[in-house]
Amino acid sequence: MKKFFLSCCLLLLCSVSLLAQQTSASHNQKMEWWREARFGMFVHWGPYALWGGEYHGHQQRVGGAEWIMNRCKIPVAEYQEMTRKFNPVDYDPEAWVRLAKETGMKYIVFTTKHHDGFAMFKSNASKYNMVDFTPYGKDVVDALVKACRKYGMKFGFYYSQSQDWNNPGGATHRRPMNQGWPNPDSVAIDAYTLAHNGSWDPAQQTRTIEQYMDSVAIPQVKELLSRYGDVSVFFWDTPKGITKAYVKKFLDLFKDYPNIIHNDRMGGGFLGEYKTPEQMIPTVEQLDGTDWETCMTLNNSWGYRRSGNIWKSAEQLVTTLIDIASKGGNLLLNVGPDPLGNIPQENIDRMKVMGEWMKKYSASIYGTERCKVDKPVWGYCTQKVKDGKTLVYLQVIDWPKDGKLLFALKEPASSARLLHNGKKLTFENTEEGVRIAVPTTAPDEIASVIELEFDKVLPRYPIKAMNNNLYEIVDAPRE
Ligand code: FHN
Repeated sequence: MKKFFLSCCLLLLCSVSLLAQQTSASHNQKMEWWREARFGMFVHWGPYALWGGEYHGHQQRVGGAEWIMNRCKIPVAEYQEMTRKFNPVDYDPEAWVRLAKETGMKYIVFTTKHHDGFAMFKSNASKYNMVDFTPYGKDVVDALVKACRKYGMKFGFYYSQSQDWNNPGGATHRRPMNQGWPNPDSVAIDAYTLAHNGSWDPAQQTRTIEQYMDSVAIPQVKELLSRYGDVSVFFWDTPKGITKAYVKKFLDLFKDYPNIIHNDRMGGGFLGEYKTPEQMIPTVEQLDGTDWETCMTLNNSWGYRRSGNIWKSAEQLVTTLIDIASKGGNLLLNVGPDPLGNIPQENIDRMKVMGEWMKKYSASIYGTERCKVDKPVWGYCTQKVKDGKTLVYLQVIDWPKDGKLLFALKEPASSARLLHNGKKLTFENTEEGVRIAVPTTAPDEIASVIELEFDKVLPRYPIKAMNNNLYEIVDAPRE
């Protein structure tokens, strides 16, 4: 009897550990392309582009221009009236995808519905959508998906599941009137939003959140899953009021789509597959070993802003991508197309420089992981294992003028070369690490890359568990 009990326990243990192994193996399999990709394009596009961050002749004071309806407390009817003019005749999704591809990006995440509640796709759950509500009358999601497929670009859907300022019952994060424009009725408006859970228009309150979820959010997610084929990512956002019951309802919809990768913002305790630091690069101490992706703007707004933009430099952006890869993360870099469908030239110019850099050095980004040497004085490093060897990439920002570069890893390297032209470099394996003789001028103005080869599989250096923080709402880039 005792023997029988022991064998049962053993069997149970084996199946549990097998299950765990299978789960993590299938998780790793699911994440494989995403980890390889390291670089994607985020697109924030919707009727907010028509406002361009301006209301009644005033610049929206705080935050991204996609929040204009909330920050400026634009009444639902007035915002809808503007949406009636949404006619993006210049929309050329293939040009967007080509731009992403030339920049070295491997996936695109598109705002199918942002907090303003407007569906960029044909929806039977809400007439407030691109096909039924605008003179343009075409499903822009469908066109983008087709373009992505044509160019072999993975695509993902951003969907604001609870925050919805148009469809009644949708949640609203309260923002004081002084973050919008100097409305003479600010005091009364602030008192109203305080008493009404953040909403500013009675039209937003004619249904409960449950009614909104069941009649809009759930059916729309179903539409997004069933219509466009192999979606790769679901990017949830601002999960106000999402209960476990709604997590279950959402996840039930995904049963037939096990390969879709979810971010960590669905809410209700659902962790998703990857974390989403926003507008910042986490320090090693802030990471906990789960996959992560920094989403970031090139300027100071997610949505199109007509004026008042503060642009990051191309050098800053390339360094950001390297920094993120060196910590084992992905970068999802945002563009905010204008109301006609054009990606602003300032975006394109910066992305072109990134693309040029990627053409020479993308091997040091794609599929790489963190390397052991944290924060070398001259820049960053990444590594990847290939055919039983390890390739370590040194991304040198501060090129040593004396022609001597020390990589402080105490492992013997077998070769060293400049990545862009394959030129061999001489080196010495010393007690302090690998000492490389480099040209006295930097081959690249932004970041030059040296590839070191090690004839063995170097250990992986996962980031230690330190932080269980989930996503926190950051609705505006730090100014
Ligand atoms: O409120 C949104 C914001 O507008 C933007 O969509 C970003 C992108 O990650 N997410 C929210 C803030 O965290």
